Amino acid sequence: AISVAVMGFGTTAAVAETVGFSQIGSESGWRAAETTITRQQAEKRGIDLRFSDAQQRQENQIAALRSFVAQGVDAILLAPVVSTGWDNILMEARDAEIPVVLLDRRIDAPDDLYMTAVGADSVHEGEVAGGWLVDEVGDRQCNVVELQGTTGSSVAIERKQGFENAIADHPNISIIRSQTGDFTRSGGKEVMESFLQAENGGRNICALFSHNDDMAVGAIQAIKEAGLNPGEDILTVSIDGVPDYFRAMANGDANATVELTPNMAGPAFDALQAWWQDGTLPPKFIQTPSTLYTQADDPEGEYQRRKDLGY
Ligand code: GYE
Repeated sequence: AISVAVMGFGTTAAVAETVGFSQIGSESGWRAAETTITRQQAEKRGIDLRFSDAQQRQENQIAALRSFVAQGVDAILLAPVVSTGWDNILMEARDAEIPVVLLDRRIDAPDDLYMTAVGADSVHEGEVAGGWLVDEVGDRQCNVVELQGTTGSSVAIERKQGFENAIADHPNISIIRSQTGDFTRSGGKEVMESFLQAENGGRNICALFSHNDDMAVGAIQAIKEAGLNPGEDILTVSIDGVPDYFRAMANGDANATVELTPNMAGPAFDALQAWWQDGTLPPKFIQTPSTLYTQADDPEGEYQRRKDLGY
């Protein structure tokens, strides 16, 4: 903390660090949980958090960052909606000597433009999801439909890549349709309805790979409305580990998910506080774990545990 002399008394008092957080929006349950936990983490550490919701728009994020720079914040957390187009605004932050920590998505920019990035290895997440399906279907022929995340986001690009890596040596598994549902529940439902319609009411589809749980939850609804059994007629595997998806697994409507912690702020604040304390620089990437959960892993208990954490 910065120490300031209290006038007339010659004593000093700690002033809270100010951190600006440019959040993407509230497209998913995971995103909402990340926002909640970031606020909790800031409060716990006595950090003054300035929160800005970009409503999915990069231009709003750039404006928020510019305003954080003008306010002279001590650091910036940025969850970048898409991966490109950040160089100029990050140079402005660097010129102002304000460290920027990326949360949960990555950017295509020289790595001296940010201090560190906290998140999962998203290629690995896709590989874990695809690996589950490979094991599950064995030699059976399996047509997969894919719900992609937000177009141009690092996580959508990388999760797709990882899943494709995992099925590459398994010609019995192929992706027959792939489209974005923008990481939202309504997007997932709508796109799944069109997949079902195009694929003989869903009878040509063996499995759904969704880039997040919210889209999968929407898709599960669409599968039910089409008169099929999600979790049996159409297997589902996705990423995040949100409570509603654990509920769906507990009910037999969903099969597997790769958990992503919504606590990205904890490691980010740890890194910033170490830097403020004694100038310790964090590694460029702080990787969070990617754990697979299936119906065999006490989904009802996992649901409850997440609810208790404030999801
Ligand atoms: O998986 C999804 C969210 O960027 C890792 O964005 C994040 C993703 C998360 O909307 O639910």
